Amino acid sequence: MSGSIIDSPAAQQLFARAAGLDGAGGNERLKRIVQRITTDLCRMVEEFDVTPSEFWTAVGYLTRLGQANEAGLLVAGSGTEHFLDLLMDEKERRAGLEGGTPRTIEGPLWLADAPMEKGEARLDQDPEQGTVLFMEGQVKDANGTPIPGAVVDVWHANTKGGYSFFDPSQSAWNLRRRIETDGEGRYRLRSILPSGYGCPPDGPTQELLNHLGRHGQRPAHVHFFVEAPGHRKLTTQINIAGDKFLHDDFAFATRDGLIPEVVRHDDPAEMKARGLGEPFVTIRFDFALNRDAANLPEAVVVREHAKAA
Ligand code: MBD
Ligand code: FE
Repeated sequence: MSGSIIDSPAAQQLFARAAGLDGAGGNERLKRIVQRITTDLCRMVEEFDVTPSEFWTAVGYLTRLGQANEAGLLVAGSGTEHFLDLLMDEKERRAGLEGGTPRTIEGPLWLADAPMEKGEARLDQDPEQGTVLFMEGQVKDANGTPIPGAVVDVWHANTKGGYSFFDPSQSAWNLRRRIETDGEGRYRLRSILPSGYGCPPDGPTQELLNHLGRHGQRPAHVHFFVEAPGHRKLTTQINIAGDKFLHDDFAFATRDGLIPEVVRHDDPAEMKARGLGEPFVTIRFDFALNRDAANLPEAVVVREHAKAA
């Protein structure tokens, strides 16, 4: 065979017209992106000799992915969300920014407008047997100066790996809070140690992962947005050390600097001092925010989210 169909004038013209590039209206940047997507997709179809039946299998898959509301889950599992972090890291580096707590992916399970509390909060509110976790630290700027009035928005899974709202067995806002740091930039929380999340076993994301020979498990983790005026919004997570999937996350979110020590306390006197009858764990974790500046890429990501009623 001489020459590819995708590079023929007929195909190139087809996708230029389909992207509206022969007309005046619309968004020029979007037109060029759409042209690139259709051309690259069809180049792949030609080069891999994708059959029509295979092609329509993929169309059906994407339809089901949207119907199951798992698009965000596949973006995480495909490594694409982590790639966006690598891009933002590099843009910041090129703009001269360094230091600060490493970012890592938001994932698809945040909810806006969690209850706001001052200084400290208790996150667990459902009757559930779980190891009690006390976590505390300071929000600081890149020079190590504490930031009072910063907001730490924290959300995590329960001991079964489920998130409130998405898991209807949990009460509203369970394991979700916003905590405003005190005069010394401190936040403090009481919760329970989460378990790792697993993709819905019968959903379209896990279906694709199965075909790739992959699992859909995340190690136990806790999510954070940390915001303060004049500073870059931080999106990150901490991982719970010791998890089997710590360095085998289906969403590729584990990063150096985000695996704090989990200290176990089983001294009866310490338990009593905390008002507990069982061992508990503590984590100390400080967040370092970078100053915002005009030459830096936008740190606040606009993204559609579920809305709690
Ligand atoms: C999660 O809890 C999560 O953090 C990500 C990234 C994907 C699925 C579930
Ligand atoms: Fe998560």
